[in-house]
Amino acid sequence: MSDCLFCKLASGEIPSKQIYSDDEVVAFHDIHPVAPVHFLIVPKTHVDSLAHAGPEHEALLGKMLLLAPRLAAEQGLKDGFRTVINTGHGGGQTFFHLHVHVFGGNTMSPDLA
Ligand code: D5M
Repeated sequence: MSDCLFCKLASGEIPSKQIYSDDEVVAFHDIHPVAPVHFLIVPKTHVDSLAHAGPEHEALLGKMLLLAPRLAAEQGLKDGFRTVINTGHGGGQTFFHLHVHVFGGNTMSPDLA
């Protein structure tokens, strides 16, 4: 999508603090971190949200989730981390290109809200 910020971040057209890239997925630090370490795992292909993913995205979603612990460890999150996928306006999604938030570095409460 030509007007999608995350497509441009994923392609490198707009620079980011990138920590991982392969042919399908990119990860970069969130510009508004909510924890000492906060990065996003983003597919290079455009998918609006988790609710728009289909069976054809099964392997991609698996790759994105499996990257979370690997990149979290590389970023020094030895004691755990939180993953969040905001989905839709009601789910707090503000950029409509699927992404997984991964953050940690301070002790988090078990509360989800
Ligand atoms: O989260 C969207 C997230 O995207 C939010 O935490 C800020 C982040 N963001 C926005 N612009 C940028 C750039 N340019 N670089 C890095 N991170 C960015 P959502 O789940 O959609 O609410």
